[in-house]
Amino acid sequence: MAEKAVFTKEELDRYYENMKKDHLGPLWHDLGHMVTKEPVHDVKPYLWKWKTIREYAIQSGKMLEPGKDAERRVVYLQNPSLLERGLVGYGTHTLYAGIQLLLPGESAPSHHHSQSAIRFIIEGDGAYTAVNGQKIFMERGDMILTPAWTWHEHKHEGTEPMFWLDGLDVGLVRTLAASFFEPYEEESYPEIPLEHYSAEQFSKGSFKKLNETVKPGYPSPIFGYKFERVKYLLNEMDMEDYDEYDAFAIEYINPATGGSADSRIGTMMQKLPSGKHTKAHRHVHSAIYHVLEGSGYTVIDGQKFEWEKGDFFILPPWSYHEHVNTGEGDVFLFSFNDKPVMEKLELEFGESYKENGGRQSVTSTFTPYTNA
Ligand code: 1HN
Repeated sequence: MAEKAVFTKEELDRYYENMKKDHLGPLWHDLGHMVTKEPVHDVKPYLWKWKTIREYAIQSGKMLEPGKDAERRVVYLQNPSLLERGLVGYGTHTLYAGIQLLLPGESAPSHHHSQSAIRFIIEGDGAYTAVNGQKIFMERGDMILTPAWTWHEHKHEGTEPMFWLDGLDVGLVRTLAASFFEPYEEESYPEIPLEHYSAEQFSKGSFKKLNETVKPGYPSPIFGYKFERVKYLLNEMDMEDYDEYDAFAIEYINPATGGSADSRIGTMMQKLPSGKHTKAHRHVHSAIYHVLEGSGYTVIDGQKFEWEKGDFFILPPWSYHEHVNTGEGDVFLFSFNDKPVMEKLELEFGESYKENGGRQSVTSTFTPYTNA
């Protein structure tokens, strides 16, 4: 091969400066920034206390009314590490979480959007979400789907304030430049009779007209997932089902596919009996956690996040994490994640923490910011 010419520093500087002005770049300098050996991200973990969030939600209840002053009355969780990059409403780079408050007698009008949404009921009962005209009543611990582009509205027929978690793939849809939103032409989408509810049909057999074509798959024929059933299933599990990273864990599924209940947002409930301490692992998918019951802590990349009932915390992508129950009773951790997307794109990968018997050393303890 011929020898390469030798250039002076000035010549090289001019070459790179001109290249930049012409909006071109030298891959021989930048390949390592584009194709990193491991996932690189700006998502830092964070934790919010339920007491703080609840207080802001209660205040919002005195300030505005859904359907009148606001489309929805929601206090969302803002990850400070992502706000630094101007990403408003981001919990992780793909996922959004907010706490919605609906007071007795209130309703939030029907609309639909290309984001997928899940709800997880935190406090109260007697409200419902209507999904394409099917009423799904809420009880603490239930999970409700409003899959992408389904019409949905909320109404509270009970007597106490209702608080629930909204989980949406806001960051994902934003990155993919695929956000669409449309209000329904009226306040309410027409209610359909109970006999026509998809889950009702599903539980009494499944049928089609002779000449009808049935599309397999999405969305799930079930929109409401009851905590009562989740708890029963978790309590039925024995040590054979125990996962060393996630303890007793179940995923919410779409019975028509066996895949995740929502096609893009994964949902999981974990049970950690008193004293249990899981082993650390990390994976490409990110998650937002809500503590339904119990107290303990999670170590995320060496940082300790102490939590109790009602708290929320962020699990960034590719971060080692292990959970510990330090309380007397069982811990129930609900989480939602972007695993279905990573799996569909064939990007999901995970590995266990190899050192120290699979347990990280704690190097710091997180304290959430507080105005109080
Ligand atoms: C939405 O449609 C709801 O339907 C709640 O209750 C939160 C956050 C971002 C975008 C749409 C709801 C939302 C949302």
